[in-house]
Amino acid sequence: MNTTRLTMAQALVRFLDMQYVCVDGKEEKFVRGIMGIFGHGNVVGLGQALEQYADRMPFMQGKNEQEIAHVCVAFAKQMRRRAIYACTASIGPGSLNMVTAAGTASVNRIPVLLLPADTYADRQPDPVLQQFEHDEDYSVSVNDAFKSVSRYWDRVQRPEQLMTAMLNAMRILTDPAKTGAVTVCLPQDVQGEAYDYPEEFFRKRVWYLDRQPANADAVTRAAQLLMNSKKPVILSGGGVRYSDAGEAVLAFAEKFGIPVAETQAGKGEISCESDWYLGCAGICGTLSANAVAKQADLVLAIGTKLNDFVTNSKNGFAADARFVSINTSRMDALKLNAESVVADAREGVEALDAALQEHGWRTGWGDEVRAAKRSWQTELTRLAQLESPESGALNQTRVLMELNELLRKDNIVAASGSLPSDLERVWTARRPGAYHLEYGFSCMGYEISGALGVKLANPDHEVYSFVGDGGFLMGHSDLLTSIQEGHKINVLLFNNSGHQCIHNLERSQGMGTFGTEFRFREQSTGGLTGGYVPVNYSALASAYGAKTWRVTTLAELHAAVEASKQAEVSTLIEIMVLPGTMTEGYENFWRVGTAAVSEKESVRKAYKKLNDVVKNLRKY
Ligand SMILES: Cc1ncc(C[n+]2csc(CCOP(=O)(O)OP(=O)(O)O)c2C)c(N)n1
Ligand SMILES: [Mg+2]
Repeated sequence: MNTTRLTMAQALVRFLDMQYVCVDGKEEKFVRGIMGIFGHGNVVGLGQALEQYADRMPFMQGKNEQEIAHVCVAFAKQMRRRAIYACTASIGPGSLNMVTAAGTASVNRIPVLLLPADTYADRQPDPVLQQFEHDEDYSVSVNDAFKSVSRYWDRVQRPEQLMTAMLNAMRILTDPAKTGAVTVCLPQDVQGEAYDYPEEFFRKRVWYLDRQPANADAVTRAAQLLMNSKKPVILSGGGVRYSDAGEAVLAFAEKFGIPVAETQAGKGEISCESDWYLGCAGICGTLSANAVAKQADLVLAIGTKLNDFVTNSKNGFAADARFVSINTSRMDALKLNAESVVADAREGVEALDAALQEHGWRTGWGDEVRAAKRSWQTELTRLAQLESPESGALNQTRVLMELNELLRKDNIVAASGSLPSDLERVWTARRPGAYHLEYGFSCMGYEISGALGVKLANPDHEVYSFVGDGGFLMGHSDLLTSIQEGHKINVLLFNNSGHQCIHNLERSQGMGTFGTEFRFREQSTGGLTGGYVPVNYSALASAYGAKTWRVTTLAELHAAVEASKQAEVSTLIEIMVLPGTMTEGYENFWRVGTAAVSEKESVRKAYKKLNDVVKNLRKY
């Protein structure tokens, strides 16, 4: 056997460089680079290897580990899970900073390879700087915290373990049903240790993402249920995006006359031009989708994990509606007691299409779908004309309606706060991939790093990040990385002085204003009841070197957006919006844990109202 003597870290980089994926006959390089922040735990090990192989594996220096891991998540999501960046961090705090992003990756089923450095495998210098010593289990390090949010976890204690570790890592990263965060911990001594690796380990390896076919019996069972249904509705999720199944789903829907609603993760895959397209369903859904979903006798869920935002906390459908679910994951496919077809979305839909075609079946929807679409159109026209009741700040909904016209060709990114709900309702996504929402974890701070990840995936598009002031404060360090690397992103920062969507939520449940707005602490009340804390976010971004504007009128907004497109460096437009001017819900319901007893009559009332709905909800 021919061998090559390399350090474990050198072998890792050489291996990653040679991994490819193949989908529908199209081969692509899988690992496009490594982002990271160096410390004593990784600079002389993995850092040395990255310096040596800089021509093969580009390295991008980050500013905050959580954020760069989010850049990697966004990149892989935008690449439809067919390419990744890996992320390296030093031991202790540097590595732990990536735990949240591991959660974001796994919850959204997005592949990301995290390479936290770990303490010495030989334990000789223990405890090293930043080492956490567990006094009852010495095998535990801080990196064990990744276990709860990783789909695969390993620690390379000897250089030769790297081989099985990485083959297993690749197995999970490229598995549509299991993918998510893959964490391979690299003890700081082992990274630099040498071993005679077999050369075969470094040969080009192609991972075939073969589409999982649908089982014929499962398709027959699903087709039978559909044929017994008069008014089915399709819920089209992220699985449709990752499987490139949008056209197949729409063709299926139009052939049999089935209205289609999307989820945040799927939005943009189904053409909004179709008469059967309803917009998104659920808590942030449109009037058209939610009204039609309520009338459906069967829900065909395709590539969705049916979280509460999609199901309206299980209140979005008739109590006796049946579920059929097509999903690569058996866990998802069985949710809501569904008749499950465990398959790739496109394979599943095409098999179902063929089975139904034989029987000449068509749904019994009459004018309901058209009527629901008409009412929603009327509502959208109203929203597009909303004026701000006060000067000095804009109406958020109106701003989004304007932006939807101004950014027709561009990519948008959002994750948390009131913006995802608003965007899901009113935004027209004009092409697949133009709408990038991280709404599985809805992780504040994803927005700006996410935009950088999307830009890396789509360098020829302008990318606009929609972020609240709260989300911006949670993380924006890698705005600087976008400037450093010349990967231009545009940030639309909605300044409404606080966590206003949570402010809305607490008030909707009978509470007052408590701990959600950015107000000064007031001596007289002892609470955060003073005036708004004034912050000039555009000045902050200017200090990083971004081109910035602060706008309070629609005319200023238009001018700033046009100028942002011409700018060569990253931009930030701070949009002053009035709190409370986001969209309202449409026929939606969100189950939250409202207090069962309270001194406030309004909370008691809210509790009763909530639980009047809860007691009738399906339980599983
Ligand atoms: C990391 C993280 N912490 C807490 C939350 C809970 N949370 C959801 S939205 C929100 C407030 C968002 O405020 P902002 O970004 O200003 O948006 P707004 O609601 O004002 O539009 C909070 C705290 C979260 N989603 N993510
Ligand atoms: Mg805010």
